[in-house]
Amino acid sequence: MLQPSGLPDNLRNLDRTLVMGVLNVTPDSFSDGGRFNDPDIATNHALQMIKDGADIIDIGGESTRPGSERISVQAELDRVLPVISALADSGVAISIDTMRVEVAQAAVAAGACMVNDVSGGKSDPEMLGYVASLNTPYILMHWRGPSNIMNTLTDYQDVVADVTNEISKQVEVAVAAGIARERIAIDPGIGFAKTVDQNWPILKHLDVLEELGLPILMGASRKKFLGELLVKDGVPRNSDERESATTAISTLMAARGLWAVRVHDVKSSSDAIAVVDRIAKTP
Ligand code: PMM
Repeated sequence: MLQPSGLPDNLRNLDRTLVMGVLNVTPDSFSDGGRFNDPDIATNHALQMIKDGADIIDIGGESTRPGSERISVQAELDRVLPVISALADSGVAISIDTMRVEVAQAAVAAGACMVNDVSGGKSDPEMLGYVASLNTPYILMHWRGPSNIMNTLTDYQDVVADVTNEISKQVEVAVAAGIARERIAIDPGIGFAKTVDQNWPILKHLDVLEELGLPILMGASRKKFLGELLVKDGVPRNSDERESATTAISTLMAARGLWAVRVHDVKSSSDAIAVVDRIAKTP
């Protein structure tokens, strides 16, 4: 099973798909926005996710939902740092979900052990150079532009080939900036500059992305394409009722041997991965 180098020891030896629990310390993320504004509530929720089976907690302070506007660097720092400090003290593996180098720097200084950059280094020109100075994993997601315009950036000749080629080119940019290829995990960016229908071929033809030979993280949890799939009487399924569909994707991703899934409801995906893992290890 491919994994990025630079992981903490306890995660390196697990030999199964990892579960990254989502902690959005934002007022406006599409699924959990507003629930974890208070640092104590956010910290307790993260600790509960760890009990439920999360291997990594991915902390984000800036919503990337379609249409969202940027916040200030200071506001992002103020949201994430108290939670990172509290969790790092408890020995939790933390990933910082940010497109900004200042936030990545402060988060790593406070104890984060990997950087999850949904822009893959395209948003902040300083990001890749900074990450090159670390030894941590770097999650490089497919990104075509900021959230307020990404729904207009969905022209593809062939979404699977184009996403794969664009990720491959950006990996080369990251490597040229000094990041060891072994440290990079890639992510096709479900819902980012993709129409609802464009997400399905990416999941169906994962073998194309796998040909890049890099560990893959999948972030499909509760996203709009699942709500649209489960539409009833013209009404898409609510984001907090997309859990079984999310678990189905986690199960399929684990069966393919992906490195990690990024999910809101840790327990259901973690249980599903335990089943897949048990079957895989049965002689
Ligand atoms: N999706 C969101 C935020 N961060 N990071 C990675 N690597 N992959 C994703 O798919 C991803 C991400 C947006 O969804 P959220 O509101 O659930 O955080």
